[in-house]
Amino acid sequence: MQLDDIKISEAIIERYMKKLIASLDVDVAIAGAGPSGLTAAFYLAKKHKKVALFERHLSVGGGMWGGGMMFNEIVVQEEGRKILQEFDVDTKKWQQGYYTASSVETVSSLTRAAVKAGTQIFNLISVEDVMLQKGRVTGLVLNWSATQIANLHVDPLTIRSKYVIEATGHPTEVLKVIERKSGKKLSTPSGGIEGERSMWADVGEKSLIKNTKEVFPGVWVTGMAANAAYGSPRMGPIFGGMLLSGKYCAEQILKQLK
Ligand code: 48H
Repeated sequence: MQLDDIKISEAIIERYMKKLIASLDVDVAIAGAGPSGLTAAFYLAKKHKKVALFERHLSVGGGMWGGGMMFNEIVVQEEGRKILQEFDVDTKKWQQGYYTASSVETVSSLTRAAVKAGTQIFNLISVEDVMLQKGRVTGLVLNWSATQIANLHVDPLTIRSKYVIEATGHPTEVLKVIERKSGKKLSTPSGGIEGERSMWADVGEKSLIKNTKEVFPGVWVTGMAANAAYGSPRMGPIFGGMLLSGKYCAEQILKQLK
């Protein structure tokens, strides 16, 4: 058979547009495909929820690839290790309570599991705003990351979702927009983003679940963004909390979706 260049283009355009149109109205829209966003996506999609995940960069995985200071190993505690086992990631005991895993194996395993469970991942798309109606966030406003990088004046497109997950990590980009534009308070002590505190792995990790909350009507916050929202410490390259937070976030949304 002779390959037709135009058919190759047609196949890509048609398939992509089908995926995008099918994701215009979803149960859960996730901003950010780091470890917490990918984990939340997996547990939601596994329960047959319609999940779309939008990632600014070319690659998913957020801050996990680089382990600690580009040493591509991550550390997890016992509870985190149990989640990695659910994703079939090999872990090695280092000392009592400390396990290591390859950051590359972990990112690729989380991603594969999320996709195989049914998550639609859209990379190279940035969340630039939210749809906010009657005091509740009802979707995400999207644009090509390239238009942001090139600083082009191009209007966005919008998707609707029953819930949004803020999983943009340290910068809490979704919450920043809500804080700036909604004229309403977040469910934080000050009503605004408290800001992450300096490194303290033990407290940072232990704070993550209590900070994984519906921070604004229709918006759950997970991962590093949760600690930044509620003013808890960073934790460095221990990633168990990100996985636990993502899983907990999915479980809470599943309860609300019932
Ligand atoms: C689309 C966006 C947007 C946007 C950002 O940073 P992440 O890895 O986030 P988490 O919370 O899953 O994991 C945090 C972890 O990687 C980490 O940084 C840790 C443990 N730090 C501890 C420490 O002490 O430093 O992933 C967030 C993802 C990234 O891929 C971004 O590109 C993406 O979100 N993103 N995607 N639209 N507006 N903003």
